[in-house]
Parts: sequence; C-alpha cells; structure tokens
Amino acid sequence: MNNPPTTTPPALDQPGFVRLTSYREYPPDDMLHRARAFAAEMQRRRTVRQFSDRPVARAIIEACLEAAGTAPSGAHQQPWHFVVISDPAVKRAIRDAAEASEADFYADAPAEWLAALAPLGTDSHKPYLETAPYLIAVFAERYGVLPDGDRITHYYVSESVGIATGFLLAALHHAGLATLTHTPSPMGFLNHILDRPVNERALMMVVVGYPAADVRVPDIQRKPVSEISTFR
Ligand code: IYR
Repeated sequence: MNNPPTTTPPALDQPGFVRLTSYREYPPDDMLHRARAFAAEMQRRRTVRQFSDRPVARAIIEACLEAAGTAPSGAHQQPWHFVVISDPAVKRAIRDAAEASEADFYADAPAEWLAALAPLGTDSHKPYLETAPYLIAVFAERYGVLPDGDRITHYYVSESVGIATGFLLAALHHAGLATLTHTPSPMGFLNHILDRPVNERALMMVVVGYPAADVRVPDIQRKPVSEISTFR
C-alpha cells in the first residue's frame, strides 16, 4: 500500500535538527544569470601590491569576517582565528619581521621558484604591510583546547581555513576592497607579535585596503574553464 503523501520528513523529529529555511531556489534562467554575474564580479578581482593608506571602516571588515565565518569546516569546528591589525606599531613590527624572513627567502630560494615568481614582480620589500589600513593574520587552530587544558582533535584544518580565507577574499572584493595574500615564510613570528597560543598556526596574511592611485598589476591571464575542468 502507498504511504499517504507527507510534507513532514521524519528527520524533522530528530533532536538536534531544524528545518532549512534559508535556502532559496531560483528559476534556472536566473541561476545562470546569477552564476555568470558572480563569475564576472570575481574576474574583476586582482591581487594588488601597492596600497593606499586611505582608512576603511572597521564595520566593513567585521562584515567580511562574518562572511568568512560562514565557511564549512571539518566537524563544524570552525578552526580559524583572524587577527585584524590596524595599529601602526604592530604593522611596523610585522613588516620588519616579514622583510627579514623574505630577505632570507629571496637570497636562498631555488632559481626555479624565483623564475616562477618573476612575472609577479615581488621582492623582499613589503611597504604595504605598513601602508594598507588593515592586515588580517589568518590562524589555523591545529587543535582545540578545553578550559581544563585537554586537547580536542580538529579535522581538515587546512582545508577549512583555506575555504574561510577564500570566502574572506571574495567578501572583501565584493565590498570593493583590494587584497593581497601574503605568506612570509617562516611565519612563526606572527604568533609572537600577535600573542597567539601554540595551538594556532599562522597560515597567511591578507593585506586589505584601497589600491594605490598608480597601482599596476601583472599582465597575466586566468586559465579558461575548459582548461581547469573536466566534465564526464
Ligand atoms: N613569500 C614571498 C614569496 C612569494 C611566494 C609565492 I609561491 C608567491 O605567489 C608570491 C610571493 C613574498 O611574499 O614575496
């Protein structure tokens, strides 16, 4: 015998679950339009390496961090922490430490790596670490710590924090801000300068602000969808 039609799936009775109310379905035409519009918006995003010192309201950064914090994460452990730096003295300390580690990198990096970086025009000088209104240091919580000091294993930490950082970059771009992902290596000095605990590992820094008036970006192209994907 057929069951009577029901609009109430059994899962609703399950403790710990609620009905999904935030999902929105769009007609397929709208979906295509939205997908293309978002792609076009993201195509305008460029990493910049020259920043203006124009100030940016903290509320904008907070809203972008809220978007970053919507990222999915392993076991929903949200293993990320973002330190937003605007204090000139702290920016200065970070610049000094980053330039010291970058000087070593550029002196010792294999020729192949330096050749790969050549089109980007990077070097060990990082004036934007002081010029840009905000640096956001992204930390990954390698493991959690309970109030009694016990450790909690975190899962898929790099993947989770990477996704959250991607959301952050998209949100900042969408808001109208320019960004640079900066990965001084090694980055351990960030724990020290920013007073972060040992369970946190600095993953990258995001430099945020307006592009400098005379900003230039590398003349490079993105791979087309046909090259970055396979449908089968
Ligand atoms: N961390 C250095 C070098 C560097 C490495 C890669 I891979 C880049 O895509 C860009 C830079 C720096 O910040 O200059």
